[in-house]
Amino acid sequence: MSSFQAEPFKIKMVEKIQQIPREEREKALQEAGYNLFALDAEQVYIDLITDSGTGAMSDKQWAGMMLGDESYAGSKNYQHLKKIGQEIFGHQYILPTHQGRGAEKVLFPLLISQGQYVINNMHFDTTKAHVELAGGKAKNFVIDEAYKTDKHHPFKGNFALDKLADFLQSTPREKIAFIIVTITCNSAGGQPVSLANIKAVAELAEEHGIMLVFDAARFAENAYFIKLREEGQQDRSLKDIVREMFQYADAFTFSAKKDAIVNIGGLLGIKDDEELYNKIRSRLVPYEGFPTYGGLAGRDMEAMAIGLEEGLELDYLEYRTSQVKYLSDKLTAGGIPVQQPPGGHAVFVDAAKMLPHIPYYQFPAQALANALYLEAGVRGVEIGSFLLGRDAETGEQLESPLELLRLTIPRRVYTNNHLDVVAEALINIKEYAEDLKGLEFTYEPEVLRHFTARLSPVK
Ligand code: PM9
Repeated sequence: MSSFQAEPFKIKMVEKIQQIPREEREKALQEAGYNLFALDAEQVYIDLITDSGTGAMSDKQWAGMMLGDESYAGSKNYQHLKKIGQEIFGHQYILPTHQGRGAEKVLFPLLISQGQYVINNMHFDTTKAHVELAGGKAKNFVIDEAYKTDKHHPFKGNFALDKLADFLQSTPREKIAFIIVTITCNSAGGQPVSLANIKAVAELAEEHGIMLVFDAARFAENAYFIKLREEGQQDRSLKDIVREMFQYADAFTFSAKKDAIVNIGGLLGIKDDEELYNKIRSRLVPYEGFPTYGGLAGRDMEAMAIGLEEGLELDYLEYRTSQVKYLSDKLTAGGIPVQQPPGGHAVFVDAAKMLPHIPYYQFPAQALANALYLEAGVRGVEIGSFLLGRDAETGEQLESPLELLRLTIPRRVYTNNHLDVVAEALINIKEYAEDLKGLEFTYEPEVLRHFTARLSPVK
């Protein structure tokens, strides 16, 4: 039997890509202010900046696009999406949004009062921004193992339950808005949360009368890891595991651009709270659109309905996670430190270990991302102090516990040959890593600065 999982599909349409010469990459990087978000996609050879909206849709999804019912209200595609959503998640109310942050923008202000804490295993950047924009304070409770990239743990996205329990005990109830479980935990390395941990968090939430919300962008990858790694879960179907996971949540926000393998779309799910559902519907109209389209075309909702089911197929998830492991194993064999074990959607290189001479305030993972672009035209993304930003009160640069270069693998897009190019480039960089320089700002915006900031190498 083969030791790896080949693609459970064949390729019927291709898009040309090419590597521009090194001198052109140097010029492009300089013009982009050493921020890879500012590059034109055509200046990139292999694009691992995100797995969000970058996947390849299937023939069935494309066929679904032709069945778009573009009625303003009550379209057939919405009915289909609602039915599939209800079946998969077991939540009574399913509402479309244009993407995950649209769902956050609609929901969070309904739940947060000024100065309240929002608790998470680890907030993703746009989620943290929406918490703060709604007046909340984001607090993370992921287990310590998540911060030790060389330490193996099957569920590095888990909450530290003791710390969470202490915090809930010692903090007045009115100071806490709600709890979010991010599945998988993106910022810690696409790391899963175990079913037992989700259940324990739900019990604590219930005990303290606090609402539990899932940030469910990669729920299918999380369910796959539960089946693979959690004791007693091996014989269950993925759908069964997902139904149990979502039973513990009162509501969820969902970026369909990940595990539903669509280029645009999101969802808001509410388990059974009709009053909340009605409040959400009222906010959906001005921000996203009428509740049966939520900023999406009918055809987008059809593709999402089909993608939700495809993203939960066992052979697809075996292939998907084994491709991430393929890159992780290649890098590890080449002496590159990565978050272990690899998670669901990306390999996270430990830049603090690879570039120990660059301090956090000169953004080692951004320096490594830039080096990888220059070396091979590969675009990754920094998840570290550059992304974390400044203390809202003191204005001081915060030190991220992890300085990671995320190599995010789009779904059904690249082959392992592409990943070989990535691995070889990083292994080459190791030879001259000590010559790489840190970065400083030439322009620093206030909110979500890493998307639009400009930098230059420290002199
Ligand atoms: N995640 C990602 O690349 C895309 C935006 S940043 C380049 O990882 C979680 C866990 C996410 C996420 C987006 C969102 C927002 C919410 N939660 O991008 O608005 O990983 O659909 O989702 C990105 P939308």
